[in-house]
Parts: sequence; C-alpha cells; structure tokens
Amino acid sequence: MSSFFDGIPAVRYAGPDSGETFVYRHYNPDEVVLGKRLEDHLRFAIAYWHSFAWPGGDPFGGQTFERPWFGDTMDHARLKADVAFEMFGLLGVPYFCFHDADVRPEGESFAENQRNLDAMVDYFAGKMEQTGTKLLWGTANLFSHRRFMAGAATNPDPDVFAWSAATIKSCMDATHKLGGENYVLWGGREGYETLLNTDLSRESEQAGRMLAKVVDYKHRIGFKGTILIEPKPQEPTKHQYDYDVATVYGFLKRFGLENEVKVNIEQGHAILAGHSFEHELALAASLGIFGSIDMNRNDYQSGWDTDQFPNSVPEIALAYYEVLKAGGFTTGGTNFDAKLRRQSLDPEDLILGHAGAMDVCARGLKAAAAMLEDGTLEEMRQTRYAKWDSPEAKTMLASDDLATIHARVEASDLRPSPVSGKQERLENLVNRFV
Ligand code: XUL
Ligand code: CO
Repeated sequence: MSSFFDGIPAVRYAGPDSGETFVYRHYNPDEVVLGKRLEDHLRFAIAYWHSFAWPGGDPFGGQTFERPWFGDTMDHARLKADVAFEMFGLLGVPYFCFHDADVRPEGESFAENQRNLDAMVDYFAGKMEQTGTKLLWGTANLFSHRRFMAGAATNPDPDVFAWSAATIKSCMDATHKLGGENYVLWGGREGYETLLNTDLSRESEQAGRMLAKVVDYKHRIGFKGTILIEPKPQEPTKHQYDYDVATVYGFLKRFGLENEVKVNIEQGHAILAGHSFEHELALAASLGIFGSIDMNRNDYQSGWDTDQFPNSVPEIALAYYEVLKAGGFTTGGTNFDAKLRRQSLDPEDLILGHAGAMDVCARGLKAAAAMLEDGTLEEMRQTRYAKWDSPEAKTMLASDDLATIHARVEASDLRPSPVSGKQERLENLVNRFV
C-alpha cells in the first residue's frame, strides 16, 4: 500500500439523503434498472493519463501537481500503478484505460519502450488479478512526442508511419494480453495546421491503410474486442480528419471497414464539432457504429477541450437515453476522460471528482430508463411517422419512380396539412424525469 490516499475511506453507496462527503448518493452498483445492475449498465472506467500522468500544466504555466510517482524510472511507473489501483479500489470502479506513454517511462529507443511496456503489462496483470479491475480499452499515444508533430499515420515521413504502426502493434498486444474489451484510435495529430503544406489525398490514403492494418492484425492475433475510432474536430491540429461521427462513417465506408470499426464518442468532442452529445450518439446508433463513450464535458464558454468531470443530470439523461435505446453497451462503457482543474491539488480531489461524476451518471441513466419505461416519448415519436405505415406510402418509398408519384399527386388533388411538432410538450415531458 502507498500512503497517497491515507485517511480517505472507500466510497460506498449511502443513499440520496446522506450528508457524508465520501459516499455515493445515486450510484448503487447492485441496483437493478431495466433488468440489469447499474454497474453493468454504466461500465465505468478511469483514464490513467489525466489522473496519474498529467502534471496540471496549461499554455501559460507548467506543473501544479506534486505526485511522488512523477519521474522517468520504472520505480516511478510501478508506484504510479500502485496508487492507480488503490484509487480504482477506493472508488469501486470496474475498469481503467491507458496509453503506452502513460504507464511506462520513455526509452532511448523503440526497443527500450517495448521492454518498459512489457514490464508494466506484467505488473498490471498481477494487479488486475489481485483486485479484479479490468481493462476497458488500451490505446497508443501517437501525439505527445515531437516525432509525431506532423502526424502519425498521416505523417509526410514514412519513418514516422513505421514507428506509429510498430507502436500500435505493441499497444494492441498489451491490450489483448490484459483482456481489454476494446482498442481505441484517437487521431491525435492526424490533421493539418495549414493546407499550404498538406497533401490531403495522400494523408487520408495513409490513414486508411493504417486502419486496414490494425483490423488485419486484430484478426491475426484473435483479439475479440472492438476497434474504436474517437472523433474530434480540432485541437491539437486546426483540422482533425476524424471530425465527427458522420465524417468517420464516410471514411470507414471509403475503406470498406464500416463493419469492423465503431466509434468512441466523447461529450466534449461532440460539442467542439458543433453537435450535441446525444446527436452524435443517435447518429452512431442509426449507422450501426456505436461503441463506447468518453464522459467528460467542456466548459461551454471556453471553446476548447477542457476535459471536465460531467455535472449536468439533464444533459447526461439525454445521452444515456440514446445509449439505452441503442441497446446499451456491449464491449463499450463510460470512460471518464476527465481531469481535475489545476488548482485541485489534493488526493481527495481525485476521489471526489470521480465519485461526483459517477453519481451524476447514475442519476442520468436512471432518468433515461424511467423515460423509456414511461414510453410516452417513443410513442409520440412513432405517432409522428404513423402515416408511413400505409401500403401506399411504403410502395412509394420502395419502388415508385418520380413520374409515377407525379401522376398520382397531379390526379389526386393532394393537399398536405401541416401537423404540430409538439416540441414544448416533449420538453415538458422530459423535464418530469430529470
Ligand atoms: C483527446 C482524447 C484522448 C483519447 C485517447 O482529446 O480524448 O485522450 O480519449 O487518446
Ligand atoms: Co477522449
């Protein structure tokens, strides 16, 4: 045991009226909602990078956090893992997620990186065995080191493509070995700063070839998890190629990978793309590519990716409504890709950031389940399209050509009569649940 969280009790469910600090008021993992335990619905995961690797810097200042595991040796990496698994246990969170660079020191060569990662994977395997914590997803950090400044797969230099492909292989192997349920690709610097030096055709072809190699390798090693792309429209580059769900779907279709790859949708990225979170979720579900979520919000006034813990029940309820309508998570889950504010220095801040977020998600999911069970919203949506159930409407959609439709409309004196969309009534309905 490290001493980092000394004095902080394990966070357990105490009910909505509890006045205690280190408790869940809404997240009772064993509560059954729509026939399933809350823990199995939500499938919470903690992001290793923000909680344990991020030093608290911003563009105007460096490190604010002082952590005993900050340093570039294997001893530091092992201490970091000890504290991380202690936190997973204190919170009762079933999953975690990591990049290679979060968990191992940076070596002098690729081979040293590989050795460091292998050693940490063995260390994790022991901890996972002892504690029962599982891996939701693994991924490769192909954006922090300066070698990736012009992209990874989309780099003008094939040496960087090679380094990236080799790194992805290491991270897929690590994920597979640890029983990970998904493998994520976020296109960190896959995009451009200026079109003046960018060949779009080449770069998207390179991204497509890399993704095809990832899918090929997944099958080769028998990885049963899901490959997920995480869309984001900009930051760090001016324009990121995986802009949003629609853009990713077009890319997957172009390379024939739409049945192989799904999406990990992040709330803050959806907002940056000018969409709502529920829009991105509903679209992914309708395209058959919904996979998992990163549940972290942006500050709505800042205009960039602030990766804050979620705290709005009404917003989250609408998001989980889409998740539940899509059938819930299969391999995916709710990953908190969220970091503390840089003034939140204390160990307890890490615990309370996650505990509060888990409570907000539990409330949101329960509200979404109640809306689904009530059924009025879905009934009203269906009623709105009821005329499409007629045989004439079905034939028109399926087979009538424009000339046939024209002849029918001209002969029938058809006069479409507008019908209320009832938006205010629907908003009032939702407000009864959130
Ligand atoms: C960056 C982001 C990443 C991915 C994993 O905005 O969300 O941390 O979740 O690489
Ligand atoms: Co993310």
